[in-house]
Amino acid sequence: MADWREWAELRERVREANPLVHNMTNVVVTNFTANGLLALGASPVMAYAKEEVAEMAKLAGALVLNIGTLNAEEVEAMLIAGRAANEAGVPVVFDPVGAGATRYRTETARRIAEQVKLAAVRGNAAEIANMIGETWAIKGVDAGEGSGDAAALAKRAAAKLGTVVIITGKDDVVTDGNTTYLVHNGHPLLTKVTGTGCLLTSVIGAFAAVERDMVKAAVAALAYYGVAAERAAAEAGERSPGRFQSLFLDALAHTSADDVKRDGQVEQR
Ligand code: ATP
Ligand code: TZP
Ligand code: MG
Ligand code: MG
Repeated sequence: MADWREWAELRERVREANPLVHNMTNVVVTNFTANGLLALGASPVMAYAKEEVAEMAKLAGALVLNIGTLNAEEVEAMLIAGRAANEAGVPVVFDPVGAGATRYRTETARRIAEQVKLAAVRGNAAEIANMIGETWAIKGVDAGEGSGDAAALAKRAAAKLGTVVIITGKDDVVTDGNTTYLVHNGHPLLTKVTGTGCLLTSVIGAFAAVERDMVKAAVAALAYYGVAAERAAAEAGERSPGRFQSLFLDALAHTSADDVKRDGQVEQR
């Protein structure tokens, strides 16, 4: 197995490079996403107007598209930004929030994946299943109880979408269809704070800005994020999502590559 512990260093590379991450995200998580990226050591910008998104995407180290509170105008701007990023060789990471919950979300997620060359897609199991025409229960933006094998689903999705697929939940999966990793870090308190999935997608964007091997970038991002959550939860206490949210931002700032090497739980499948 390639030594994933070497990839933990990417966390420091993000801090040194301070990459610009262009986010087109949802209204629920905008502030949390910007603060999380700053804590990590990246430089966030949110820009939505179709008059400027191509220019901004070309300047960025990564573009993150997130359809959490989509509307027609924003989707049009996402396609413009996505194509501009593709032309400039800027990696595009996509979060298909709520795909499967409504027909509009499912169709839009598929349209973006068809029209933009994606470096990676990150979602819960239900969103990824629904993007590729499989069924998996979803309630609003949250994955329902599914009985399927997330790693097998991720591999089918990677083959069908032609990109790296990241499915998160209690355990996270990263695959390009051939090489598959599981990341076991994280904490249930992450499910009690809105936007932790969305912020994670933007964090993966920041890692993609400094590492073109998307499997490496995603594994390093997930292990770092999960270890930071464990450190914050240990300090917050089990029943404190409010304290957890601010301690998690702090932990994103102080969790180092050495912490990830020590506490990361990564397995090759
Ligand atoms: P959902 O809306 O279904 O919660 P999401 O887009 O919010 O999806 P999650 O799957 O919750 O995304 O992933 C966000 C982070 O939370 C990831 O780092 C993931 O590993 C972590 N996570 C989610 N559920 C758990 C859990 N039960 N235990 C530990 N970590 C978890
Ligand atoms: N509704 C539309 S977008 C959104 C909600 C609650 C935020 C979802 O964030 P996450 O990271 O998927 O939990
Ligand atoms: Mg969640
Ligand atoms: Mg989500």
